Order: sequence, then structure tokens, then C-alpha cells
Amino acid sequence: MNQADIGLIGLAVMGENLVLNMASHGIHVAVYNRTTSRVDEFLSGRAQGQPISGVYSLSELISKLKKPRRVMLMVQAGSAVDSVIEELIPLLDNGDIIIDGGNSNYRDTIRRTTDLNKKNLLFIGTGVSGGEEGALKGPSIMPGGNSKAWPFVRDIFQSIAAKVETGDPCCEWVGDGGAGHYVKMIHNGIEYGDMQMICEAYHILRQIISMEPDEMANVFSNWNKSELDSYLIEITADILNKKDEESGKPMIDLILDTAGQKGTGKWTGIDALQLGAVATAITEAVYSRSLSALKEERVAASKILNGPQYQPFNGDRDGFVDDVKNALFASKICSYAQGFQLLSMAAAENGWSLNYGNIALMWRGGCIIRAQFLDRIKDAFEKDNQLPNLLVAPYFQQAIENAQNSWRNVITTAVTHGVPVPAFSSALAYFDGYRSAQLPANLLQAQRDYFGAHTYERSDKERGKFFHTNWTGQGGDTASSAYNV
Ligand code: NBP
Repeated sequence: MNQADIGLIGLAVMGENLVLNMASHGIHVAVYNRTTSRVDEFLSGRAQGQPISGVYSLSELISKLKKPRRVMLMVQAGSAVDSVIEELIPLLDNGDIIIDGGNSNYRDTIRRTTDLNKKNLLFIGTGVSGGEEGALKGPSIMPGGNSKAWPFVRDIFQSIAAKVETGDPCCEWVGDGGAGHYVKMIHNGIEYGDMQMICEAYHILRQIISMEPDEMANVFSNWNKSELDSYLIEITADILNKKDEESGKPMIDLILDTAGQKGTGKWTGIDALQLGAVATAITEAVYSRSLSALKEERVAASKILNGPQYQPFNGDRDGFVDDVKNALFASKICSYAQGFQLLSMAAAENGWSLNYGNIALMWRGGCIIRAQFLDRIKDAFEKDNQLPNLLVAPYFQQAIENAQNSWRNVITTAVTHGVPVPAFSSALAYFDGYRSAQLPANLLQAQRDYFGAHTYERSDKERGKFFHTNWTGQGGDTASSAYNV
């Protein structure tokens, strides 16, 4: 019987919870998993009493679906997605829809959209954010791919997505090809930056003013009532409050300070470098994880390499805590400014027409970077979708103006005390660079012309005219056009 509204392949943590979310909205789902015992476990467990049918082969799955058929993959990103698609192709008819909801690389999504379009199949590559809980209760969903498929999945996606206070779903069509997965990648990159900045605030409070976890938990709870209101600040307060059941010690003090990094932060950094975009908040966050991973080396080095001699902090403690809050907010603004600038450069490169206000709305609920201040970003881009940089939008201009002295004070204090604050300080360097009419690239261009005859433009001549100087009197007057440094 053709009865199910959608088929879902991959009953791991994300797939299972998405299916339960769909079922709770009255959507009938047929489910399949490669290891079919998972289907039985699911049916006899969490799926009981729900509009969920289990199947044991892909052909059985397809036979259960209404037309045009909608098949969603929640399998491991990479080759598994391609192999499932290959198996599905002969089973599907023209106009049927394949949706990949995993964390796929956007370049794979561009390729899959094109290849399947040639076979008259419609492909959607969608970011799904919010982890296990989001998948169950309402994730942020960022779909892109073949826009002809959107009318057929819109109702399902928007009904299961998180909703903001106005009732708007955190799901809108993002754009062609890999646009949805690109936006999800940037979301994850920004998440890296947010987490690193929160860690730096924690480290400053701990190292410079010797704050205990309990006290810090209160600080983060208070910050969560301010413009910093966000999921990540909220969970940080919870984490700092948590005690180890055995020892009664704060959990945070028992967790080893070494982190790994999976794909998406690194992908974002690589893509920023390839596009010539500045994404230092994200790359500093990736590098910080890499440095943290060198635990044994750091422990050995700590016994040899001395930091500065300084007096213990004896200033205004509450005032300093406020400064840290302002520094965190200003750094966060720079990180989002970079993220959105990267999006606009990728849009130009890939021919996507992105609505940045909608993207801010999609990140407003359900996902890990959900935060009140995304409303401000949405407002800024709704006023001007071509805004060159968030920093020049009036709200953010004023916010940084207000935070600036605190921000500089915190970074100066951290540097004086030898406490590393790579994301805070690179964000400030970005701000100072972006607001500088004059940077030292004139000297850089002279150096490049000196050793490689790369030519330069002149400040007293029109743009686009290139000059070469014979700096030593020995190099000749021929300019280089091929050798790039
Ligand atoms: P995993 O990424 O751990 O993948 C496990 C699923 O993939 C299982 O159902 C497994 O089937 C299936 N699978 C594999 Br592995 N290779 C397969 C193949 N060749 N053919 C068919 N199925 C195959 O699951 P997840 O953590 O639920 O994540 C699903 C996707 O969502 C991933 O792309 C992930 O990056 C993304 N995502 C995850 C989260 C999160 O918080 N976990 C958040 C947002 C997005 P089996 O049971 O037979 O091995």
C-alpha cells in the first residue's frame, strides 16, 4: 500500500529522532536501516504507537511511499550517501525526491544535485542542526539543492523545524546546489568560534581573577539575561554548576583540557582561505583545539617556558567581569560579521542568491548557535541584504563602540598576565584592520615588486594601473605576471 508520506534511511541518533519528530506532527514515515535489526529495535521501542512503518529493503521502502516519493537519508556523510543514492536510483521514477540530511560537504551536494537532475530526480542537500534534542523537538533546517523539490517537502520541513516566538519556522529554502549545506557549514564554523570565545572568557575569569566555577556559573547565568542570551551561554552556566557525584568537585575541573576537531570547522577555514575571506574567529578556534590536543607537550613546556611576572589582580573585580562580558560580545559580533561576509563571497563564487535575513532567522532557534542577537542580524539584513559587513550596521556599530574600551582592557590584561586569548585578540585585530583606511600593504607590495617584479598600484594614480620599479638598478624593468607569492 502506498501510504507513507516520506521514507527515512538511517536509524542512528539523528534519523531516529527526526522520524519521531515527523510522527508527532502526524507525518507517516517508512523507515529503513542497513543493519535491519535497528528497524526492529526501533519499532518495538520508541516508535511504538506512532505512524511509523518499518521495512527491510530499499525496494520495500520505495513501494510504501506516496508519489512523488520523498526519501530522506540520515546516514554517515561521505561515501555512504553516494552508495545509498546509487542503490535508490533504479528504484525511483522521474520527479521523485532524494534528501540528504547529513553533514555533507557542499561540493558533494553540488555534484549530487547536478547528477541526479540529469536522471530526472530531484535532490535536496539540507543542513539539520540541533543535535539529538533538536532533531526530536525541532531542529534548524537549511535546505538547498534542486528548487523544484522545495514545494514537495516544504510542509514537512517547516512543520518539524524549530519555531521562533513569532511562530516562524527556522527553515526556509536557502538556494541552489550546495547552498543549504554551505550555510550549515558556516553555522558549524561560527559554533566553533562562539565556543572558543566562551572558553576564553572562562579562562580569563579563572586565571586572572581566580573565580571558582560556582561563581562563574552565576556570572554566565546573568550574561544569559543580557544581549549574550544564547543556548551556548546557558549550557555553560549549567556545566559550571555541575558537581562530580563521586568527589563532589566541580565537573569542569575534572575534564581533561584537550579537544579534537571534526570536519566542518576545518572545512570552513579551508573555504575561507580559498575564497580570500577573513574568518579568523573560526580558524583561531580550530587552531586552539589543535594546540589543546598537544597536552603532553604543553605540560612539558610549562616547566621550561616562563610567562610574565605580574602582580595578582587587585582592580575592580565586578568591573572586570563586565569588561569580559563586553569583550565577549564585541568578539562575537566580529565572528558573525566574518561568517556572513564569507557567505556573501561564497554566494558570489557559486552563483547563489542568498537571503541573509532568512539565514539569521534559521539560526534563531533549534540549532546550537541559537541566540537572541540573531534578531539584530536579521533586522540589519532585512534593511539591506547587500550590507557589506555587519560591523557597519548601526546597531552593531554602536554595540562595538560601547564595548570597545572594555574589550581592549580585557585583552591587554590577558596579555600582561600571559593568558592566551586568540579569538578575542584576533577579533579585535580584525576590527582594527577593517576600520583602517590605511594598512601596511603598501610596504608589502613594494617588497613583492622588489624581489619578484609583481608590480603595484599607486596611491596618486587611478586604480587598475600597475607599476614596476627597478629597485636595485640591477633587476631590469620587466614585470612578472606568472610567479605569485
Ligand atoms: P552516523 O553519522 O553515526 O551514521 C550512522 C548511520 O549511517 C547508521 O544508520 C548506519 O547504518 C548508516 N550507514 C553507514 Br555508517 N554506512 C552506510 C552505508 N554504506 N549504507 C547505508 N547506511 C549506512 O549517524 P548520526 O549521528 O545520526 O548522523 C547522521 C548524519 O547527520 C551525519 O551526516 C551526521 O554528520 C549528521 N549530523 C549529526 C548530528 C549529531 O549530533 N549526531 C548533528 C547534526 C548532523 P548501520 O546501522 O547499518 O551501521
